[in-house]
Amino acid sequence: MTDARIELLLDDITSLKVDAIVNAANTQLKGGGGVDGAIHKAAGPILYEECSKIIEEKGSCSVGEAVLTSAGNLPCKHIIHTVGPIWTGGTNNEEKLLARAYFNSLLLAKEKKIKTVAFPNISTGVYGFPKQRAAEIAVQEVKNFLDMNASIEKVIFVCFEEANYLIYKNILGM
Ligand code: AR6
Repeated sequence: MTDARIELLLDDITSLKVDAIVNAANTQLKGGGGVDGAIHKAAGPILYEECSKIIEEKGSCSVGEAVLTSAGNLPCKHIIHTVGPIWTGGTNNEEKLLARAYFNSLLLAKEKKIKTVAFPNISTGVYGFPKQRAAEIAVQEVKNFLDMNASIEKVIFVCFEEANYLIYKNILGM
């Protein structure tokens, strides 16, 4: 059964007024295309500055890891930047690393007392992860986390493409 705290939207994640949106970033947090580009564009230059500072301190953000910044001009309060795996055929731990990106994003949210979180479909754009499998992993990982943690009040899967939206609709039975 689907957790009542899980929601599904076909929307632009940058428009959401949640506590935190998750960014599908790269290991250098230096912006790029896709959802990362849209988030940086809408948040403004302060985001680039904060990301650069994190990289100065940490060197990089590893695949599967998650870090937090403010949200600049966005209507949400925080941005959780996580890095999904690049799909190279499925034999390089891609499934585990994708699950870890969802898990570590939620763990960081919990640590920072963030209650509402919106996820894009991490790794399914430029990074080429098969959409159906990515959605199955995302839903399973979020469900597992919510089962163990009462502090998160809402998780929204935000699809930007109808194909992904239909995949999630089917998996979530919505
Ligand atoms: N709101 C919600 N989802 C979006 C939006 C948006 N505004 N724009 C795109 N998507 P991608 P990745 C969806 O490529 O595969 C960047 O250059 C999109 O339809 O953004 O993890 C980074 O810097 C797709 O379903 O992320 C990295 O280098 C999903 O977001 C690299 O791309 C993810 O697609 C990360 O690649």
